[in-house]
Amino acid sequence: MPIKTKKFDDIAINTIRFLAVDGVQKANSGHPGMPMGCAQIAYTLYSKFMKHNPANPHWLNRDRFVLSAGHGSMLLYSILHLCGYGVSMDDLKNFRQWNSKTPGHPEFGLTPGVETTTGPLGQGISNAVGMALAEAHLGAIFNKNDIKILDHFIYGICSDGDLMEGISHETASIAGHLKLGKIIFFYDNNHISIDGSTSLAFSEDIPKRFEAYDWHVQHVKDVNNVDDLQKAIEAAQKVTDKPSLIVTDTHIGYGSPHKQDTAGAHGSPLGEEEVKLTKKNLNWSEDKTFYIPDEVASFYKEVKADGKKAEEEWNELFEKYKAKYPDDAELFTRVMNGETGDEWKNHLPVFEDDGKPVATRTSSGKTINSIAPYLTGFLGGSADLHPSTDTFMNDYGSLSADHYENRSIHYGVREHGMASILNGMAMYGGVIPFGATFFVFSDYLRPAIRLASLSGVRPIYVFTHDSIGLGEDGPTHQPIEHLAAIRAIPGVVVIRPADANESAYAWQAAIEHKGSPVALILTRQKLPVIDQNKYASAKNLLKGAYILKDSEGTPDIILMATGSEVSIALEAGEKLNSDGIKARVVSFPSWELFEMQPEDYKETIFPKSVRARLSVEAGVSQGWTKYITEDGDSLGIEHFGASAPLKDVMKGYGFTAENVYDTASKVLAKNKK
Ligand SMILES: Cc1ncc(C[n+]2csc(CCOP(=O)(O)OP(=O)(O)O)c2C)c(N)n1
Repeated sequence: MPIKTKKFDDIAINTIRFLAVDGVQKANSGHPGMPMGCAQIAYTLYSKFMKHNPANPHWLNRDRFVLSAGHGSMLLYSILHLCGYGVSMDDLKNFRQWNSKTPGHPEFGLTPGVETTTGPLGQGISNAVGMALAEAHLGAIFNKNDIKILDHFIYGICSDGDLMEGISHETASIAGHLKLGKIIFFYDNNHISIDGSTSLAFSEDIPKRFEAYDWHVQHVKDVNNVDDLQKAIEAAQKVTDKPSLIVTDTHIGYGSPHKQDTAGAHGSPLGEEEVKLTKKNLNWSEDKTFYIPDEVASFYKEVKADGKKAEEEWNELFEKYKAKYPDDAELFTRVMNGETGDEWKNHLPVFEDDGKPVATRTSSGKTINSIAPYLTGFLGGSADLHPSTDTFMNDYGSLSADHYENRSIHYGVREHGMASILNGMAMYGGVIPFGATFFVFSDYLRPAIRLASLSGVRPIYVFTHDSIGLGEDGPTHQPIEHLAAIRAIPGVVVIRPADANESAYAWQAAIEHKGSPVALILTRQKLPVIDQNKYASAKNLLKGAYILKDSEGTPDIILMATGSEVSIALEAGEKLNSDGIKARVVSFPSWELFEMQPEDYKETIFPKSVRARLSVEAGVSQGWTKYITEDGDSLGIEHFGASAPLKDVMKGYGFTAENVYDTASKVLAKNKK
């Protein structure tokens, strides 16, 4: 790229700035201030540093850019447009409009060049940590001393709000601990948030805080000095064993005579008059909107051409890699395409009904360890609960700064951070990441679970200790409303297996599923292994619900249950049968998988004519009406649990075969009237 003069830099920066200002003004909605203050950073990164090919936003070895301060989305859309990504001038003019590619906050999968969904503050910088972790892990597996096929940076911009949020503390801490040196983040230090000056609520020393996390910290005092920005990026690139934070003093609403350095520039358009005054102030043509000077347009053509060349060079490198390491190259291609092959399925463990009960967390742990050798890129961790969640990969060791190739990640007690890191990894691709904790703490992951689903990526959550059945730890640890709460997030596939064999197939379902998160809900307590010779095959879990046990003809009643309650429903069903009642018992591990089945399959499980139905699940019954009809009933728990041994708690709240039998009898009586 030819060296440009300061004058050109200013024009190129103003082009970004005013595309953003005009976009927000035209939409009459949005956040102009952040793009106005950070246009210099976007310009410097995208045109002088980043290896990226706008013609192919999916090039595997591209540098990533994460706009953690997602409210500044017009900054990203403007630079993407200028660089020649698939964001047209019309898209910029349709900012925040119905069906546009330029939504209020960046959305992964919608806009070419948008690497992650941001807006909820703190998530973007945390996703970046996940991306860096995925790069480090896959790099450790596939890079060779002589050829590095994955070797790039993860750049980004975070704001005051990002750094106030607790999640960024969690993930900055682990990024420093894991020495993720490819992360280079700018901190938009403009001292303004929505309420006004950040001094109202925020007075810690950010550089010191990040130094304490073992980040490499620099301070650029004048964001308008592009040379200083460049020097800081160069220095950050050289520090390979620490993530970098470049604290940059910026001005929200830069150039606006009445709004610069005020919260007024944050979340509303400048206003027609102020836009004109700002343009005048910055020597920009007042009458032109969405204006791109010719010299700027041709400059970005060069940027685009350089990007194409960069990818071509990488393609040549990959050809060399292929010639020298053909097996690795083949595996790399498969893994990055998300192809798992089928071999791993042959290694799903089978559990015999030998009279010994098994907790589904235990059988899940066995499954993870059995299939791991056949799934490159399958890695997981827990928020300091490996022994309790049974998620350690015994043959693959703890992932650390010295061993990025290992597969068991110690997230520490950082659930929210873990979930957001999982999202970053999933968006990066090539890995199948899972994260584990107690189900009750799914609340701590929830904001990131929602974003995973919105983004169309598939992290897997291993949530154990899934009900009051965990016993003595008591109500603080006993999930009650959590199944309903997680099912309420659109797209999340929730699977609560009934026994050891169902848990193995739950993993199959999770790994085969694409495009949204999967939550495995597992028990702490041991459960009987359901005899597949006597009852249906656990493989039917893949259909979400199936008839475990039936009787001749149309059933008098359908008992449906999930997880640990299936075996008590089965026992109750047997007892009803022996009374001459035609009871069908349905194992119903996943509403979402069931809803994916054809209507005729659904009808075979729940014939419309059978209205006497009972659901059994140790959680709030909210949502079950859909399956039990108004004529059925739910055996659930509508209040918090209690601290006592498992048997007492389950009995105390009615989760026994006897009570299922009694409740079913009442449902039958009600339906006879
Ligand atoms: C988790 C979360 N809480 C609240 C908001 C609403 N919000 C958007 S921007 C912002 C703070 C703005 O301050 P700052 O991050 O410094 O951005 P700047 O105004 O400097 O662009 C808030 C509270 C949000 N987007 N995400």
